[in-house]
Amino acid sequence: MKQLGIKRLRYSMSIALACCIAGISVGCSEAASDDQSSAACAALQDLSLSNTSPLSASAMRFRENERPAIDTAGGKVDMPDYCRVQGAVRPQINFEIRLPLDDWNGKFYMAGCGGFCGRVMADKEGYSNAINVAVVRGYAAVTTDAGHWGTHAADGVWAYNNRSAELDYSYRVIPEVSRVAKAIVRGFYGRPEQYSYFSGCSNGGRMGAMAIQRYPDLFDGVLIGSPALDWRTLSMFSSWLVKANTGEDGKLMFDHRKTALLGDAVMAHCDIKDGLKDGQIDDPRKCDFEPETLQCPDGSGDTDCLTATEVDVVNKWYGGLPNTYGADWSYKVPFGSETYWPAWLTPPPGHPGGIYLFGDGLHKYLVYEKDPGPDYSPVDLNLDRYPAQLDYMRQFYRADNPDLSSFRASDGKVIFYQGLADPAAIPGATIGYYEDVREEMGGQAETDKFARLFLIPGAGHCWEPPEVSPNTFDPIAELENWVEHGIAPERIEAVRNNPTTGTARSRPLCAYPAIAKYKGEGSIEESSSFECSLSE
Ligand SMILES: [Ca+2]
Repeated sequence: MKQLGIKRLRYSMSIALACCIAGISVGCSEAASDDQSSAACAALQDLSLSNTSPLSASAMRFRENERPAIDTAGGKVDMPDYCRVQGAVRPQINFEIRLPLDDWNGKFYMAGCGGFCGRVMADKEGYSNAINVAVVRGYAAVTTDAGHWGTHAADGVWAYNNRSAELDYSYRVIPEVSRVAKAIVRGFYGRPEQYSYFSGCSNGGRMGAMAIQRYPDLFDGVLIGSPALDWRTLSMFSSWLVKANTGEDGKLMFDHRKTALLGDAVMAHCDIKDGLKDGQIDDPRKCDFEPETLQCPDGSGDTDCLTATEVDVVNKWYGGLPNTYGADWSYKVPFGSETYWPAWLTPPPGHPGGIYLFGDGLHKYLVYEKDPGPDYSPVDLNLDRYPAQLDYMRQFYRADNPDLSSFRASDGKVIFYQGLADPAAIPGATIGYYEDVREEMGGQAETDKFARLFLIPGAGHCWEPPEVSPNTFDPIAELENWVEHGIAPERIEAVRNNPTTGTARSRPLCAYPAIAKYKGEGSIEESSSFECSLSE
C-alpha cells in the first residue's frame, strides 16, 4: 500500500508541474487531484489479495445534474464521487465496495443481506443490503451476495445439496468479505480504517448477530435489525403458519379480503391497552383480542365477519408454534401486524406471500442435512413430533448464542432494533434472545454497557411500508456516538413521514425494557410529550 501512495504522489506532482508550465491556475489543482484519485482507484486492480479473483475498479464521477440523491433518515443526500470496486472471494462470494474519492470519514461499513441473499444490491432502496446510505456519510462500504446467485431474496435453489454455498451464507461471508474489503481500504487510502461497523436487517441481522458471536474483533459497532436468528425454528414456524392456512384443496383459507376487517377490529380492541388511544399498539403482548368476536353469527361467509375456518386459522397464527414442538413459545404472529399481512401471510392474487416463499425455500433447500428438493413442501413437515432432522444444519445457521463476552471484551457495542408488528422475524424471538443475553451477561446494567434493544411499536419487517407509526430513525448515528464518543443511546427519536405534509408524528424509541410513556400533557404527535419510563 505504501507503493501505491508513492505512485499517487508522483502522478499528482507531474500533473501539477504540467499545469504550471501551461500557465493554468484556476481549476488545475482540482483536475490534478481528480486524476490522481481516479488513477489510484484503477490501480486497485493490481492489488494482490489471497483467495480472491481479480478485482475491477473504476472511479464513479457524477455530473452535478446527474448526481443521485439518496434517501436517508435525515432526508435526501447527494451521492459523492466514489471508487467502485467489484470482486469475488473464492469460491464465489461476490462483493462491491465503494470508497469515497474525497472526504473519506476514515471508517468502514459492511452491510448484511436480507432473506437468502443472492445478489449484490448496493443501491437497492429500502434494503439493508444497500451501502449508498453509508457512502453518503463518508464511509468506505461493502455489500455482498453471500456466496451465490438467486433470482430473488427468497430463491433457495442455490442451496440444493450445496454445503459449500450454505456455509458461505451461514457465516464464512462475514470474515472473508471484511478481510478483503479492509485490505482494499488500506490499499486505496494508505491507512487502515479507524472504526468498523456492520449493519443488517432480517438475515442481515442474523449476520450481525453471527459477527458478534463468532467474530467479536471484526467490528467496533454492530446494528442488528429484526434478526432471523434461527432458521431452524423459523422454518418450523413457517410450516406452522402455512399448514394453518392451507385447505385440503391447497388454497389459502384466510386471505387478503378480510385482513383489513381483522386488523381494524384488533386495533379497536387493543389500541388503548397501552394507555393511549393513538392508532398504535405499543405492546402486542398486552393485546387479548379474541377472533371469535368477529365470527359470523349465522355461519354465513359474509365479507364483514369471519367463518369458523377463518377464525381457526388466525387463532393458530396468533397462538403461535406450540411449545410442545420443542420451539420457543414466543414464535407467534403479533397482534397489530395485520396491516403487513398481505406481504407475508395473506397475499392478494398473483402475489406469493413472503412466508410461503421463504418457507418453501427453507424446507426444500436449506434446513435439512440432505435437502428433500423441489417436490417437498412446508406442509409436509411433521410438527407433531420434534423434528430432529432440522438440527444438523442449525449448527451452521444459528446466531442465538447469548454469550457475548468476547465481543464485550473487545469493547464492541451493539444496537438491536425490532418492529413490534413484524409478522416475519417476529418480536418475541428477538426479545427472547436479548433477555437471554441479559441473563448470560450479568443483568440489565451490565448488558446496557454494550448491548441495547430498541422496540418499534407498529413497525413491520425492517423498513417495510406502510408506515403506521414512527419508525424512521437513524441508528447509525446512535451507534457512532456510542462507539466513538461513549454516549450510549437511551432514547432514539423516530418519525413517521407523510409524503405530502412532512413529519406526521414523532415518538421516542426507548432502550429496552423502558417504554415511551405519555407525560399527560402536550400533543401526542410530538416526541417531547413522551418520556422513556421503566414503569408500566
Ligand atoms: Ca395505543
